[in-house]
Formats: sequence, C-alpha cells, structure tokens
Amino acid sequence: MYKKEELKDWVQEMAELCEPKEIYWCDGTDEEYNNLMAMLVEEKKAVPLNEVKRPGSFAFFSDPSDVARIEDRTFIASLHKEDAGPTNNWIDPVELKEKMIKLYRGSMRGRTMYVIPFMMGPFGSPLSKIGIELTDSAYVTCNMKLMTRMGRDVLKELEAKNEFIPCLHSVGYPLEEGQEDLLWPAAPLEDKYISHFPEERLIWSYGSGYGGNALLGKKCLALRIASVIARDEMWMAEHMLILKVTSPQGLSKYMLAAFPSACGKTNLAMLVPTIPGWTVETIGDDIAWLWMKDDGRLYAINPEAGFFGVAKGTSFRSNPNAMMSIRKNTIFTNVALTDDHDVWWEGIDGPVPEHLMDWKKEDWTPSKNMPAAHPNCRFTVKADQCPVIAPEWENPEGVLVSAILVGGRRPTTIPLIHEALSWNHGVFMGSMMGSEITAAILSKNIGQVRRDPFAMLPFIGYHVGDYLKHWIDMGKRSNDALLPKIYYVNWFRKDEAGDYLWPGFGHNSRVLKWIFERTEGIAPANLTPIGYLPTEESIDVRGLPLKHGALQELLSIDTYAWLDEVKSIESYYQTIGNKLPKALKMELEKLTSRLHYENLNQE
Ligand code: OXD
Ligand code: MN
Repeated sequence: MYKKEELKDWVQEMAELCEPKEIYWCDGTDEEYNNLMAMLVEEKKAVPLNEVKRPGSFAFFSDPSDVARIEDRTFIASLHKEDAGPTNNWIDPVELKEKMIKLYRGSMRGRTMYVIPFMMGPFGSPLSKIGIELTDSAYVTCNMKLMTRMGRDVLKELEAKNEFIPCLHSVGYPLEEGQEDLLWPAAPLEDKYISHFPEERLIWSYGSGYGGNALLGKKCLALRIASVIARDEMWMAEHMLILKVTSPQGLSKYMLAAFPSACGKTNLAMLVPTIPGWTVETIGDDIAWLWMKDDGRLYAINPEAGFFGVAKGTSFRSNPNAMMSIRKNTIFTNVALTDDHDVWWEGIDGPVPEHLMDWKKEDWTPSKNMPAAHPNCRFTVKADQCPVIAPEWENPEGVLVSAILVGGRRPTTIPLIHEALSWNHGVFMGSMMGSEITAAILSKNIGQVRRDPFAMLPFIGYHVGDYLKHWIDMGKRSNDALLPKIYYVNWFRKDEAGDYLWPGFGHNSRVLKWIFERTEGIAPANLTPIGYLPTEESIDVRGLPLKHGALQELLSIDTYAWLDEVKSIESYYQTIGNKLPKALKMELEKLTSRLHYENLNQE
C-alpha cells in the first residue's frame, strides 16, 4: 500500500524501469474507451462485431499459449515461506524482484504505459480499496473500464482514502525500433509471473495479457491481496457471488455462494426462478467482501463493477439474463465468429452454423471436430447491463447476508443440499468442499476432484490454515443466531448411469426457496449425521420432471461413502499441517462419531 503522495514518483520510477514511449493517465470516460477501441481495431487486435446484432461490441483473440489463469506461474512472495503455506507457490521476495526487474527493464519499449486509477467497491463504502494499475495493454485498459470503477473520480477519491495498492503489468513484449507488434503480444510461459507481495500490498504481473493474470483488480487485488488485508483488519475477501431472493410475500434476503471457477456462479447469480412468485436479482457474480457491523451481523459488497464471465455454455436456456447483458457494449475474448460477425460458442442457442471463424482465427466447419470457441472464452460487460441487477447493488453499506452456500461438482456422496449445524460446522464444510478440475485453469488434471476451501484455493494470499482460522475467528466475534447459516449444495450429483439427478439452472430456485424458509425458521428438516437435510416434502418440486426416486437419491446419505469421504478429508487436512484450526479437527471427529453412531443404529 502506497500513500497518495507517492503516486507520481512510483509511476515515474516504473516508467524509468519499463521505458514506455509515453505515459497516458486514464480519465475513465466513454470517449477514451471508444478511442482506445478504435485504435485496437485499426491495429487489427480487435474485431468490431455486427452493429445491429451486437452494437458497441468487439472480439479479441489471444495467443493460444495465453488463454487462462496460470496457477503454476502465480506466486505469493511473503517475507517468510511459512506464511504462504502449502497451497501457494512461494519465492523469496528479494529474489523474485531481482528476476522480475530484469524482465521489466525496457519491457514497455515502443508501447504506451496506461495509468489506470481504479476502485474496487462502490464509492463511499468503508471497505472499498483503490488500486493503480500500470499496463502496456490497451485491451487490459478497456477491460478495466468495464470491470472496475475507473478514472478521474478515483483519483478524487484517493484524496480522501489516502492509500492505493500499486499494480504493475506488462505483457512482456517490447517493440524495438521498426519491430512489428503481434496481435496478442505476450511472453513465453517460463517468463510469465503473476506475483503478489502481501506485506507490501504490491502486485507485479508480467508476460500474460489474459483475464485474471492481467486485469489486476480482480483475482490479484480483490482476492489475493485483499484476503491478507482482510485477515489483518478482521473482514473477509471471498470468491463468492451475491444474490437477492424475494418471496411472493415481498420479503427479500441476500445469499452468497462459493463455487470453484466455472461451476455456475454467474448462472446462479442471474437465475430465473421456475417457482411462481419468487424472484432472484444479482448483486455480484464472483467476489464478495464481507464485514461485521456492530449488530454482530455480516454485510457484503461486490467489489467489482462488471462481469468477466465464461461464455462457453451460456445460452438463453442456461442463463437468459447473461445473454441479455451481453447484447451490446461487450468485449468477447476467444469466442468464435459467425460469417455475419456475431459471436458463437459451444452451448449457445440455435443450430451449429455451417461455417465459422474459430478462436484461432481459422476457418471452421462442424467436420473439423474441434471446439470453435476456446473452453475458457469470456465476455466482459458492465454489471449495470444485467436486466436483473438489484437496485442496491452499489449500496456502500452493503447487504445483510442471511445464508452462505458452498459447493462444487461432486457426482457422488454429497446430497443436493445440507445445512450446517453451527458456524464452525459450516466452516468445516467450506474447508472440505471440492470440485472436478475445469478449463478455467491450465492443468493436466482436468476431471479429477481437488479440495478447494471456499473456492479460494488459488486465491488465498497467505497460509490456508490461517485462512480457515480467520473464518473460525470471525464466528467468535458474534454468535450463531446472528451469523448467516451455511449450506453445502451439489447440483451435480449423478445416478448410476452417469446422468445428472437434478435439472439445475432455474430449478435451483427450489433449493434457494428451502434455504430462504430455513432462515425464516419455517421449513422442516431432518437431523442427520452430516447436518440438516430437507424433508422430501419441503423441497418444492411441483412441475419438475424428476426421474422416479431421484429426489430420494438426491437427499440420501450413504454413511459408508461418507466414512470414505472422512478418510479423504483426513489426508487432505494433513496437507494443511499444524496450522489447521483445532476447531476443524474437532468438527471432523464429531462427524466421524455421528456417522459411526448412525451405522451402529442401522445394524
Ligand atoms: C474467474 C475464475 O475468472 O475464477 O472468475 O477463474
Ligand atoms: Mn472466479
């Protein structure tokens, strides 16, 4: 964190290091955005889309080596290795800076350095944080305009807030005199570094222009660095959507949900309920910052101002509100293009076109037998284009949180929904949640399950054991009656034939309704060894074409499968080491004895 008086000197110092041909201070106006886009079109880096079908929208195509967050090249350079914990890549900060300074030296030659003042969180919120990103990418600058509050107003706010988080970004492809630029400049994989210096609250990113590697307000600031600040200041920075559910009686409640990347957070945040009279509105689709007010309750803001959503699979069937959000003024990255310059991806509505230009800018026909859009193709759009954005989404005071959902893709064992017995039991659920690995990250292990505590595995800026302890400690500052109830949901349970048991999407509103009614104290539940489960009658399945016996199976608990799960959690907990909070060990022990007791009773 630097003081406002340090801003000019820091920009100057970084410019001397990176040697851009010019420095440009962003004012955040629409005019500036339009000028940058016009320049990107001129340079052939952006493709303008069909003005009738997709007005004000552009497509970008990345280098095939730069398509996702790169966890292997993401570093937490804390002063002590121990503080980064077993889940982060650690490099000594002095050594890392030496390496990166060499890379940054002259890295912006022939390019403009854009100075982007941005704010994470609504103006006027006690929790909001200012960042300044220096980048040599106009694409990144345009994305930051949609994803954050950015420009002149932020510099004004800096006068009051005093401090900012410095974020340096270079694509790592300097242009020597007469050298032609690439359409998507980037550095080779071994030179890419997404680095965080938690004690200094400093972010240095080099070599990638894609998503979370380059839009530094999102994963780097609002999660990794913010999680460290939050621990120190007793608030929470979480990888969670925020939604508002309103009952037919007009009562509204706010819920958060933590699911690993590409598990449907955007879909749930914008869900269209299939039960009459209920509505869902969106506050955020990816990140929530939470704090406890004097009343002992938790409140949340969405630090972002836009959505950087996975396009693949998005359709009027899966997420009509997202489709309506991206009708205009949207940046698309790595989608395919139709012959009339509209966007296309696998899973979008309508028949598969006969001919496309794929994300590698090559001709594509169905016979190519390769996806036309990259599986991690994205749309970037301002949140206020979402037709169901809640009017209070920018309330600086945040919204009162009634429930926290955790979950992931688990084909077996985990029921559709269960409620934690207490805050600590809920933290236990969050600590052991897991999901199959998806295309949002570059990994060789696609398809395997990895434990991903509160979906924060790639985003905790410190030791995972300390992070879990922070959750326990937050609970100690209040009491269970005031804290949100915690739920484990699993939309992805399969039957023996491998078919999903639950139809998901808009039908998830039926589960939200049960949660809503639980927080009101009116929905019945069965007490089981793993927590409270809905009685079959308490989930509203009217009009739902469920297979015979599906609901029973979705709500069933196989104690033997759970005892296997316990073993797997035990070995996972060992990887956390001695920083694992005692409270969680106790929760695991208590779960084990409840399961044994149940087995004895059944025999
Ligand atoms: C994201 C992610 O982009 O989690 O939101 O990968
Ligand atoms: Mn995310």
